[in-house]
Amino acid sequence: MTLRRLRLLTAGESHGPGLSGILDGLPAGLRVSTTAVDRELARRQHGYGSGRRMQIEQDRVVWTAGLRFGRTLGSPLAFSIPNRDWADWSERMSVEPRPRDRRPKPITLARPGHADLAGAIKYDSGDIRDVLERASARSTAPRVAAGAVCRELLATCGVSIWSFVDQLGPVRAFDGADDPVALVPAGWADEDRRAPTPLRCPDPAAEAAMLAEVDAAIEAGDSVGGSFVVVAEGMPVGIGSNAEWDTRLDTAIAAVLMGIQAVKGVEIGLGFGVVSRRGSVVHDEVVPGAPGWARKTNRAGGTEGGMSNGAAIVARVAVKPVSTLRKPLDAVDLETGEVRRAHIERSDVAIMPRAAVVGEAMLALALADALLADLGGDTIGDVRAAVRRRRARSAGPRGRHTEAGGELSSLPETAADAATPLGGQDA
Ligand code: EPS
Repeated sequence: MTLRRLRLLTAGESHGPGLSGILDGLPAGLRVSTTAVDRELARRQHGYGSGRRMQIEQDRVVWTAGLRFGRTLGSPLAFSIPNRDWADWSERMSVEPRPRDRRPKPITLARPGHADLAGAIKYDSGDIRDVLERASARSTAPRVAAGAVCRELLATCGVSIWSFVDQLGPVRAFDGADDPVALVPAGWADEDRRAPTPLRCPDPAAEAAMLAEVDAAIEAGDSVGGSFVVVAEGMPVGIGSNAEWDTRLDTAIAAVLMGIQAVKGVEIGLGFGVVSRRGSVVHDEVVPGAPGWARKTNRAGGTEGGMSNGAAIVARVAVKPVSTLRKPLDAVDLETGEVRRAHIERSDVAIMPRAAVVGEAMLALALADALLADLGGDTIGDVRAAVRRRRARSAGPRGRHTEAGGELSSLPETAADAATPLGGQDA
């Protein structure tokens, strides 16, 4: 229900042979760059506070269906991402039957905060590894690959997505401003793609304090969470719907972001900041501007009435600290019932810079889906033409008139539109 046209199915255990995904519902003719997808996978692996696993993996996508000569066919797009660590785990994670005496000792101590306890009960498993393998954050890699394809679709329609870490533990960037996006230095998002800082925070003083916070958590054998902000710029107006709860854009944005492991909260725009304010300091005044209208502020975070309103879509996402602790909390042994210290797995201490990249991918998925569900199209050319018509309609009274007169070519275009012919993408 979250997605209306696209379907994404992922599979894969953290230490199994590999991860897989199928993304169905893409239009035909969309150019997919393997390099661009691999770049997103590499971005997901970057960041201070990661465990040793990140030095083992170098995620790369392997396409298995849906592409010909670098373009989508309109059929399901299928791919895999092999696990390099499988080489060391092929016996412990054997897919073939193994006699009991040749299996690893089962994990029976459930880590508080992880899927361990509920999962072991749900699947009636005597070995928590059966649960934790799929609950692992590694399962976000195929989501990032699928999101990278959606990002390419959005880019051809003039929509770009970026993110930053705005809080780590108690350290908050930009002093919790109403619209932190407005305080990010110009060009920061491009620089972040080229050469990201260790924690991907655009406020250097805050980032220095965040690094110290990660070090303090490492020292204490503890973990630390935080929040990230994910931004989509250039979304056409009126995507989503005011008409029914399950077609509201906010519904999809919240669902895809809440679906990321460890996420405990999602805010759009001011989010919980609306609670204590009066309306006059919540709503964004409308003024004339290019191409039709503009807002004096963006406290709404780019959605009104369940639809995109033309301003940047801004969501803030709260991530709890990693639940594997080097100094573990109490846990009950599933086998004996005795209270002991929880199981220790090799683990990350802070995942904020990587979680934010997953957030970008999930927002790309939700927005590409909403765009396709609303504007349709069997080919990427159809989608782009529909986006162009929508942009014309939102270009103010003059734009409206021109659309009726059929003079589409004289209307404002996005950079992507200007660079490519109406029927498709540039080669
Ligand atoms: C994870 C534990 C660590 C993380 C892993 C998520 O892996 P391992 O158990 O192999 O040390 O590095 O994340 C990834 C491997 C990844 O690609 O994101 C966990 O317990 O969730």
